[in-house]
This record gives sequence, C-alpha cells and structure tokens, in this order.
Amino acid sequence: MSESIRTFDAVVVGAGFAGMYMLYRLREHGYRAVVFERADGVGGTWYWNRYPGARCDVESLEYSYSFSDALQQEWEWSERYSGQPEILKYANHVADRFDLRRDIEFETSVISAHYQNDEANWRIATDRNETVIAKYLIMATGCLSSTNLPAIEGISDFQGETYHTGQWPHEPVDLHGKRVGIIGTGSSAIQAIPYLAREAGELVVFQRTPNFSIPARNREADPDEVERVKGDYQGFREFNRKAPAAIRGTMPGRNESALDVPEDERNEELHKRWEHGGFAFMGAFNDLGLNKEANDIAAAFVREQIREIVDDPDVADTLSPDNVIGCKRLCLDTEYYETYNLPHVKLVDINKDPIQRLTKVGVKTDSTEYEFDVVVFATGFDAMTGTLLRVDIRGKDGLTLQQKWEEGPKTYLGLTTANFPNMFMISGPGSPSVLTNMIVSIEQHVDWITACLEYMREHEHAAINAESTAEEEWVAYVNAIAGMTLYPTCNSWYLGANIPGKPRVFMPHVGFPNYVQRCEEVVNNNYQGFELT
Ligand code: N01
Repeated sequence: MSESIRTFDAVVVGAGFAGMYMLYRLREHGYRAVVFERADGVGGTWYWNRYPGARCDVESLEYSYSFSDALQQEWEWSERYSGQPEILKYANHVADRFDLRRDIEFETSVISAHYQNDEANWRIATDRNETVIAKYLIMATGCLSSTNLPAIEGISDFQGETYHTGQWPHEPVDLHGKRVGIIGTGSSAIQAIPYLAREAGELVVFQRTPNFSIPARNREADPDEVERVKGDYQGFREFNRKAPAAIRGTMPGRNESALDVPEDERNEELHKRWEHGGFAFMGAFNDLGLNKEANDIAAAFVREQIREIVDDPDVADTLSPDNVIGCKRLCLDTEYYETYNLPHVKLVDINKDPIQRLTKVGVKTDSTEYEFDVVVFATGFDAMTGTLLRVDIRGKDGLTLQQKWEEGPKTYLGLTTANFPNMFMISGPGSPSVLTNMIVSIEQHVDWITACLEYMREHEHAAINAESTAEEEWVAYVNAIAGMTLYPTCNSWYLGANIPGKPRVFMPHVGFPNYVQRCEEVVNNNYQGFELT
C-alpha cells in the first residue's frame, strides 16, 4: 500500500502565542495549515514554565494579544503582572474562542524539515512517523524553549528529586519541610526562591553570578486603569508599539541623561521608580543602557538597596552584582532579597566554593557536602537558536541549518535565512524578540509573514529566498546597533555566552520601532533583499 502524504499550504511548528496567532491568520486568509506541538496543550513558554512564582514581568494589559478587540475587551486580568496559571488560562481561552485546536496536533514533534528544490516545498517529518508536505515552513518555536542542564558531574547519581524550572511538573510538587538546593540566580530563580523558601525546611541557593533585580510591586488590577485602557485599547497599543522595547509600563521614561541631573534629584528619581516597581526603573534616564557612567549610578543605587534590605553585610555583598545593570536581562522580584534574611535560607557563592559534583545525597562543593531531598536547576535555556538547531532543517542543496549557523545565526530581518526558501521564523535571531514585549513582536512578525504570503499568492511566486548579501548586511547592522549599547559588555544569554562552545554573537535586534520601519521599507520596495521566483 502506498503511503498517503498529507499536504498543506503551511506547517507551523509550536502552539505558543506565536503559533496560535499564525494559525488564526493563515486560516483567515484561506490557507490550509497544521500546527505541530510537542506538548499536550497550548501556551508554549507558559505551558512549560510552571515553577512556583512564575509570573510575567510585562504588565498584563500590555502582555496580551491586540488582534481582536472583542478578545481584549472581554478578558479580565486579575493582577498588574499575571501569574503563569492565569496566562495559561488565557492561552487556552484564545485557543477555544477561535476554535484553534482542530488544526493543532499535540504531542507531536517535528524532527526534520527538508526543502525540495524542484517542488519548492518542504518535506516535514514528525516523531509520529508521519511525513507531510507544505509550501511554507513556519517555525514558531519560541526563544526560550530548549532548557539548559549544565554538565555538572553526578547529576544522575543524585537519589532525590530533580527539577528544571523550564520543565516544571504539572502536578504540585510538595516541598514542605524538605531540604532544597537551587542552582542558578537568573529571572526564574529570582521569582522561584521566595516561594521555595515558604515551603522548604531548608533552602540553599548556589549562585555563580549575582543579578540585578527590581521589585515588581505586583498588586491587584486597578479597575480605573482597566477602564481607561479599555476605553481606547487600540490607541493604547499603538502608543506602546512606539516605545523602544514596545513596552510602555505605567511610568513614562524620562528623556534626560543621568549625568545632566543633580545628585539629589537623580536619587529621588531612582527612589520613585524603585517604589513604583518594574522595568520603569531603567527609564529613569535616557542613557542607562548606553553610557557606562550613567549606568554606574543606577547600579550603585540598586546595590545600596540590597545592603539596606539584607541583614548580613556579607550576604548583601555576595548578592550585589558589579557589572552593568540591564546588560543581562533585568529581573523583577517579589521579596527576593528579603528571603535571604530567613534563618533557613543560605547563599553559597560558587566562585569561592565551586560545585564539584552532585552525589547520591546532594551537592558537593570544595568545602562541604550539602544534603538535599530536592535539587532545582534554574539554569536557563539554549536561547534563540537552541530549538531551531535541534530540528534537522535542510535548505537548498541539502545545506543544514547547523552548518549554516556554525559561527552563529545568520538571518535576514530575523524572519528568514538565505538558502532556506519559504521558511520563516517568528521572533528569530536578528529580530527584537526577547528585548521587547514578546506578544507585540510576535504579532508584528505574524502580520508580516501573512502579508508576504498574500503577496506571493497574488504574484504567483513559488518561492521566496533571502539574498546572501542582504543577510550579511542585516547581521552586520544588528551587531552595529548592539555595539552602540552596553549589551555586549557581559556574558549574557543574548550573546550565547551561557552555553559552553556556543558562538558568541549578539542575537536580538535592539529596538522595536526602528525594526518595524526596516521591515516596512523592505515590503514597500517590493521585498527588497529577497529573491522571488
Ligand atoms: O535563566 P538564566 P532563567 N553552574 O540564563 C546559572 C526569561 N524569563 O531561566 O549567570 C552554576 O537567566 C547562571 O549563572 P551565570 C527571561 O528573558 C522571563 O532564569 O551564567 N550556575 C544563571 O544564574 C530570562 O532572562 C520571566 O553565571 C549555572 C542561571 O543559572 C530568561 O527567561 C521569568 C550554571 C540561569 O539564568 C532566562 O531566565 C523567567 C552552572 N553550570 C524567565 N549554568 C518573566 O517574564 C547556568 N547557571 C518574569
């Protein structure tokens, strides 16, 4: 019996916020599409990251879809910053409301996607032993979806429970009275630690690099603010899209250099923003991300707050970063620093006392063997490229994406990569993605891709392929903008520096409005930089 192969106009990989909206638009325009999703539900990042305390740090009224006014009017967020369960509920609501599930195939991973030159389409294989054919391959696989488990010796020897924050179990994990160790102090750990400390009998935090964290000051949603925003939601969205990171928050940025403001006024501004909470802190002055001297002022202010909050001066010192604030992703917290005043919480600086290995009973450092019932890895992700490179993607003439990106990701607009025709990436490397409100960036990419597909249909084009020169110029441009900021000055995951052996390339595009403008120029110039056949 001959194998029957299903064919589609488009295959979308991933049913997070990007994949769901992509499906909605494809259907709206009459394309036959299927979404393959490895999980058994929608939500992407919010499906996987269920660790205690997981919460979005973009305010709820902004961190939501704008494509349907009915949706944004009817949905009620309960808090200033939504917790993971509420965001996942929202994702499920969107899937039901727009009847998306009938075209999503869950518990199905795409393992390979090979471009067929002669047919100008993609042959895509899943782990269900199925092959499908589609003209378009759309990777909506997320920027932070491949977890990073460090190569610490003895992980499999440990006889207690181990968890990764990015793959937290769906059923509640009982930590009551248990001895818990946590490795890592990034955003996930900084959110989880206060919650773990509430339950654990003993909590030991292993820190390699301290991070700057600003209080989130989460609270219940303010009905007056909700009413005001819903009164002109589209106007609110448009205004936010013009902000550098497409996030406006509830306190406008101040358009003045920190160096031009007298010291007492400077402190007052920083205090006001520390009390207000959230990313508004970095909007205190317009050069905190650009000028080291200005940045030092804000960094010193946060160190001062840490010293005030944390009782033990040595612990405060260990928690105080000495690098550029905002160079690594700024964290938002609820009582993170306060947690270190609890008698059952201990901080271990693994620069001074390195982890040697995990043992049967716990974690062994140079000086001590700590015994645990549970070890939590809050060790982050192989960001931006990890998930794309785990799929065997082959473009023209069998070129693999792994070969092509050996020295780092190369894309045109962060949406396409040369010699992989008809393949799109939503929030791919080289696009603003993780430096913005992700949902705004996702919507912009999905709308751009949809318009491109419509253009191709109208002009009867079989394939779209980025030109190598356009791509080289784009990569150089993305690097040049990053080079104008303080971002490249530290070992962040934006640079791939958290993964041993990963090429060191600054991956996201800095700035949203300037990026949108470039994307529009490309379209207005008949898809400049693309070869259409
Ligand atoms: O991961 P991270 P994350 N030995 O990479 C440490 C988004 N997010 O999951 O800094 C010991 O930031 C590592 O140490 P170092 C957000 O974009 C958003 O916390 O490399 N330690 C670091 O402390 C965020 O940036 C939200 O020296 C090791 C930690 O593990 C991104 O996700 C919430 C180690 C990893 O920190 C990732 O955050 C949460 C080793 N071998 C996350 N390897 C919200 O929206 C790594 N570490 C709220």
